[in-house]
Amino acid sequence: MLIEQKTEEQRRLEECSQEPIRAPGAIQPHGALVAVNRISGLVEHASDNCAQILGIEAESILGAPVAAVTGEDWATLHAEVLAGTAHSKNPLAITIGGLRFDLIVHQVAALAVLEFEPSLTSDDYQSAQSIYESVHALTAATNDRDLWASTVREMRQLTGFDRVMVYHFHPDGHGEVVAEERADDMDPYLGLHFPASDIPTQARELYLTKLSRMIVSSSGETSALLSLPGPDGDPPPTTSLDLSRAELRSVSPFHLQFMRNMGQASTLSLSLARDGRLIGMITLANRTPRRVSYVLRQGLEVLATQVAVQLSSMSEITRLTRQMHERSIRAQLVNGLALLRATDAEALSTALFAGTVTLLDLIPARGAMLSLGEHTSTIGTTPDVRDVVAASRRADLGESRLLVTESLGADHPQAAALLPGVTGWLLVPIARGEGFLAWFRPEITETVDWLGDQTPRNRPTPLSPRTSFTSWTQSVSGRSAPWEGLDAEAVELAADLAGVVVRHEESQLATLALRDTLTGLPNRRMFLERIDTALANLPKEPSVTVLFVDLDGFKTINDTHGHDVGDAVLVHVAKQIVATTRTHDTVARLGGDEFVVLCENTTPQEAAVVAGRIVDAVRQPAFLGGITLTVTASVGMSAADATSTPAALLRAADGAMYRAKSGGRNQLSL
Ligand code: BLA
Repeated sequence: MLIEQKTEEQRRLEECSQEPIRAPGAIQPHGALVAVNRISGLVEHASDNCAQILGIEAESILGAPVAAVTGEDWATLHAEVLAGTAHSKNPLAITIGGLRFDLIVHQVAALAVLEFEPSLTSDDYQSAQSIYESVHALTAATNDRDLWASTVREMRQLTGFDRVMVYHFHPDGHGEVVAEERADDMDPYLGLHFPASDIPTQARELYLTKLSRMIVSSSGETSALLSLPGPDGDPPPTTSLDLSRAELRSVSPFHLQFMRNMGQASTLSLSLARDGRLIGMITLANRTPRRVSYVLRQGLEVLATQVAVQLSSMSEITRLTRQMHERSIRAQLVNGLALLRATDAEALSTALFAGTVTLLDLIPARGAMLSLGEHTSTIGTTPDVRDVVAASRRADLGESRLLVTESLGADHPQAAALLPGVTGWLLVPIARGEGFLAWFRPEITETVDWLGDQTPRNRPTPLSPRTSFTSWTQSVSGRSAPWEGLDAEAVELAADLAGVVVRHEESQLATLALRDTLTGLPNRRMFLERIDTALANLPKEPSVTVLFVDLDGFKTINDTHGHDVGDAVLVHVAKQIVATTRTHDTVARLGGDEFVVLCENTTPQEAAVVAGRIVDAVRQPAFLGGITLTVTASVGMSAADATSTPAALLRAADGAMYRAKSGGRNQLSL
């Protein structure tokens, strides 16, 4: 049922948007229109009602110089405006046949369009002051609601219309009455929603170019435009004149019907625009025909512009405040990551799920998930990770692998089947990490109060306006709370995470290259770099000594007990050496059963003491892999002099070690 209604509304929206409302070939009959060729100065179009309004027959002025309407003096005085070389300071004043008119002039292609509105003997000229006071009253508002409320109050006071409303357009185009002032005996419309087709697309476009629209009577009377025959003798179609910017443009019959159904005889609507988009409208409506002067309409346009500017800056402030809040939460999460020692998936999830702020503070949801490699962490209620992965495959996300939906069932029905209970789903890949972040939101059912029953029974035909406008309540389901741009925060966080993962991998690689994987000790490369640095500092240091440690009979251990035991011995010996040396000594494993120690800032006598401790420590029996083993070490020692190079020093210590071996092992040799 809901789906059917939606498609019917979509069809209506499409068809209503086709109506050629810009060039209807007729005007509203409360004024007269004359269009003059700017070059020839001759009248090409005139409204049928020129006789009633101006006292001059339309037929008599078609093809005549414009002075036939305005008189010679006026035409001479305004020659530049008529020729389109000067801007018209509307409204211009003109008296024809003893009657005063507001004359509004604008240019369309090769024509100057002149619209004559009989002057109102109202208090227009006090309106500048009233508008000023109203603008002032509006600036006091500090939020949307207050601003909307004072807008309708001020506008009703200025114009005396029966009902004044502000509409706010939602992102899908439908509207909501967000403020209202009305005569006491009228039904309230405040808070009611209306479908997008009530104000179709092409009408909205028009209201962006022309910021006020006055419809003086919904009775439907119009005055046709008459045109001068073209060069071929045939009159051009009356619809050839574009009335987009004309004050008097006649009204769509659909809309006139709408107005009559609503009990509106006249309306005056003002546009609220921001960044080239229509964000809302202010509509003044009256039960009897009513018109206001051009000058007052100009004043109301100024007021509406002020409202739009204020709305725009308030929403910008709200947006920035929200963004700052989100940034600060993200910063807290990322700082948590930066403090981590290890950055494996487990450590990451601790930072994101167990700290003072979590993924759910950044993006509120029923549950959130981090999946990285084999590891998955969750907070709140989430589906199983396998279902999430399977659903994301079904959703066919393409290159971006990013998914943002507030209506999973409608957007990705295949995926929805795998994730029962999930309606809002946000999924962001973590680059390189073979993982993702995801948030899940439940369905929320809302009730919307509509302006009039929205089912087909309230329209005689699908294209007709609604007949009744009594409030009608509908419950809306199938959607989650909107993500409102939070996906951008999720993408940023995923990028931060990817950065952390990449840095971790890099630092691991760098460590691997400089350390022995079995014992974690520095390897040959790192050791040679250390000696190099030490030798560079030599003149300042009393001495640098290298000890070369080689296990005695290690091959036999490997052969008798296997490599696992051999490896355990190496790890054990590495620990013994580290334990017996001093904190500033560097212990490295060169490979096999060869270890070296760099003793900096040390006299050879002190180094010999260290070497002796190593020999003693290694020969202590060790219980390894279920057996007790005794190994011994031969240690060679060599002190550096001014000519030493790292390689030579290492070679010298190696040579000394061989002397220790041939001297009977299990001892130190110089
Ligand atoms: C125009 N529709 C409008 C306008 C409003 C609305 C305010 C601007 C002109 C005006 O001020 O009257 C709608 N008016 C409302 C709403 C309220 C109100 C929602 O007072 C609520 C309280 N309209 C239909 C259908 C069609 C349609 C079915 O309902 C099309 C088939 C068309 N509406 C339509 C068109 C216009 C319009 C074409 C432009 C009128 C014009 O400027 O010529």
